Amino acid sequence: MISSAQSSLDIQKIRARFPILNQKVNGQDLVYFDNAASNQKPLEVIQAMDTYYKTINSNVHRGVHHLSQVATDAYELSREKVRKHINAAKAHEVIYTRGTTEGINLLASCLGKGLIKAGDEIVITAMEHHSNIVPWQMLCEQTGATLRVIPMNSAGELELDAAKEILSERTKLLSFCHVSNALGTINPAKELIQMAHAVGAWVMVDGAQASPHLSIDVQDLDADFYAFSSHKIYGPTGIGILYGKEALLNKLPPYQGGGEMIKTVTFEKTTYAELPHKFEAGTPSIAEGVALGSAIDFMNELGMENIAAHENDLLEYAHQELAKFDNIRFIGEAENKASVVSFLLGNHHPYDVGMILDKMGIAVRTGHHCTQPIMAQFGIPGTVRASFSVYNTFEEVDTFINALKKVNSMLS
Ligand code: 7TS
Repeated sequence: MISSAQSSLDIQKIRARFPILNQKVNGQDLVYFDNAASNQKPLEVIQAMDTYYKTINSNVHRGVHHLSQVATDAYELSREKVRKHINAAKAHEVIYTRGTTEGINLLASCLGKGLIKAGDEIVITAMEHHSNIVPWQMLCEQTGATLRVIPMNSAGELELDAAKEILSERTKLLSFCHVSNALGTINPAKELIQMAHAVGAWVMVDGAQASPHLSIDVQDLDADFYAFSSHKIYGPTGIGILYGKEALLNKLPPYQGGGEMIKTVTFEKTTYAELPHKFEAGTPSIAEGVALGSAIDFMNELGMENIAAHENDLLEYAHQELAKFDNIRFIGEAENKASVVSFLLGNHHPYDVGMILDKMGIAVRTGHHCTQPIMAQFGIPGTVRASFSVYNTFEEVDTFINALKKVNSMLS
């Protein structure tokens, strides 16, 4: 077994900041390996929500009174932390959303208001989450545009030669996941963005699975739009962001109508607010926004490189130990992977494997992971997916491997 002491992080100290981890499930110590679905929250994030409601709760951007100003400052400070974290040029290029799903829907919905027409093409890839498929299908249905799909090989890597064929002057938008949630593949984002820009298309990056593991630099990537969810990066649910280049956001019509997003309203005509408010109608998730800032502080304190290094060590170790099973079938064997291992054990249904693991206190995801087209390509109903976060340990991987040995003997 590899010792967690090899990591530059003190994992036990980090674990102590996550109270939820210290519990028994079905009489066993909890092993939480469902981090790709949502990861756990450190005390600072929980306390940030608590402190917000105990001391500064008020509506933002509209009050001259003290609490409203303090709440607005805290909420806007988080936007600035996000800006810095993804190296956006300006804070108003960061639009608050409910999460990745809303970020993608926001763009699809705005493009649908006159920017996409019949004959245009929207390009996605074979490894997208349903959140990055269905909004584009809906947009195509509405406008008469066509959805095209960049294929992937049996290792779960995109076929870049095919991508070159598919991208053309008809392509208005390429939208792809930076990291696949079902396969763990890290896509060559910069290369894909360059390819799309070469034909004049805009690019949307689904960063839901990259944001917990990779340092993101939207300017270096030259991404036009980039979305992620707070709850996958140690922050609360109900908030996320859509980054967009200022010039492109200014070309889009507003998303929803309501308070916050207007400059003037008469019954005859409404004029819209400047960025970012143009896209932020209604009272937002304020406490969640403030706590998202604390989650970013937490990741920066640990260092994204250190987080990634520890998770990569766990991934490599889990792969090495899983490969010793003679009935293992890995789904997703890309060269470049992040923090997710998806597999099948013999003919055992993933659901049965997951149920037995749960009885032993181990939380994994089973099923299609909202990526039914991936499962269809591999001809399988789903996989067992273990996904790692910075607080996971090598000992937990050992517990998981021993539990899988028991699963094998129980189901055989
Ligand atoms: N895109 C990817 C690549 C995802 O993994 C997910 C969520 C989403 C978009 C949607 O994010 P949301 O926060 O708006 O829901 N993925 C998963 C998962 O793998 N298991 O549960 C949710």
